[in-house]
Amino acid sequence: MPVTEVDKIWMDGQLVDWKDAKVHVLTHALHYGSGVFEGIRAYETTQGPAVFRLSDHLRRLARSAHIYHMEIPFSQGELHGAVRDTIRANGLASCYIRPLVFRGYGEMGLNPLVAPVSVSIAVWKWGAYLGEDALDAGVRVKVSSWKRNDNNSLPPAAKGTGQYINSSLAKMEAVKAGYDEAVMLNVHGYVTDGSGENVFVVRDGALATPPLADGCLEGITRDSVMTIARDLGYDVLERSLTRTDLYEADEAFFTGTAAELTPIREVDDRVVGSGQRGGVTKEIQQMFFAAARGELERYRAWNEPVG
Ligand code: PPE
Repeated sequence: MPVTEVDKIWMDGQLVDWKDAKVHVLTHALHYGSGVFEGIRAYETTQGPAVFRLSDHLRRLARSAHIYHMEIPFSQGELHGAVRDTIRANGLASCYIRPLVFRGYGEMGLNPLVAPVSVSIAVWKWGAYLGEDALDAGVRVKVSSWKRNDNNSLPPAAKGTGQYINSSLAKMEAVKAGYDEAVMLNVHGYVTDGSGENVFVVRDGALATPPLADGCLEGITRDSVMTIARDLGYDVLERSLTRTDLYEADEAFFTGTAAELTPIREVDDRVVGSGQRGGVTKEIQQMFFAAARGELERYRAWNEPVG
C-alpha cells in the first residue's frame, strides 16, 4: 500500500524531516533482518486523537526486543512521549504508527550483539488495509503452501522484521493466485494467522481462535475482540483450528491493527457461511470501532489520548 508522506519522523530522540529519515546501506537490519517493530493505530475521538492500547503495544515491542537480546535505548515512558510527539508534529487526527527498533550501522556479520540499536517512529494515514470494500464485503483468502515459522526457528511471539519474509512468501503466493490474503498453517497443519492478522471463526454462535502455542502473534486486536465478544455474551475458545474449520465456519474474520476487523468471505474457493459479513462479525466489528473511537465508557482505558 502506498504511504503518503507527512512532515516528520522521530529518529533516535529527534523529529527529523520525512525526507531525511535515512539509514546507511550497511545497516545491520537491512542485511540480517535484525529489527523488531510494532503496528499501532490512533483514532479520532471527541478528545482528539487517541492511540489504541499504546501501552500494550510498547510492552509487546519490549518483549520482542528481549527475545532478540536488543536493549532499547529509550524507556517505555520516553517511547510513549515520542509516539505522541510524532503524531502532534504531523497534525494527524488519526493515523497508523510504526515504531521500529533496529540494529544499525557499524558492524557486519552474524553476531548482532555488537551492532548499535536505533529507534524510529513513523506515522502515516492508512485506510482499510485489505481494500476499500473489505471491511463490509469481506476478503477471499487462500491457505498458503508456506508454513508459518516455527516456535523453535523464528519465534512468532516476536514481531521481528526478518520474520516477515515468511509472511511475504505467503502473501505473494495468495496475491499472485488472485486472492486478497493468505492464511498460514504451522508445521503440524494447524491454523496460525494471516500474513499480518489473527484469525477467528464463528460456529453455532461461539467464537474460536488459535492458541498462542500454535504459533500466532499475541495480537492486541485479537485480545480486544475476545474481550468484546465475551462482554457481549459469546463463548470464545482458544483452540487449534484445521483448514476445514475455516471451510465449515458460519463466519470467519481477521483481526489486526492494520486490518482492524475484516470479514473473510471465502477460503480456498469455498464460500464461508452466507458469503457475506455475518451477524456476529458485524456486531463485534461495530463494537470494536466504537471502542477504538472512544465511544464506549467500558473500554475507555484502551484510548490513550495524544493530548
Ligand atoms: N499476526 C501477525 C503475523 C501480524 O503481523 C499481526 C499484526 C497480527 C497478527 C495482529 O496483531 P495486532 O495488530 O496486535 O492485533 N500485523 C501488523 C503489520 C501489518 C503490516 O502490513 O505491516 C499490523 O497490523 O500493524
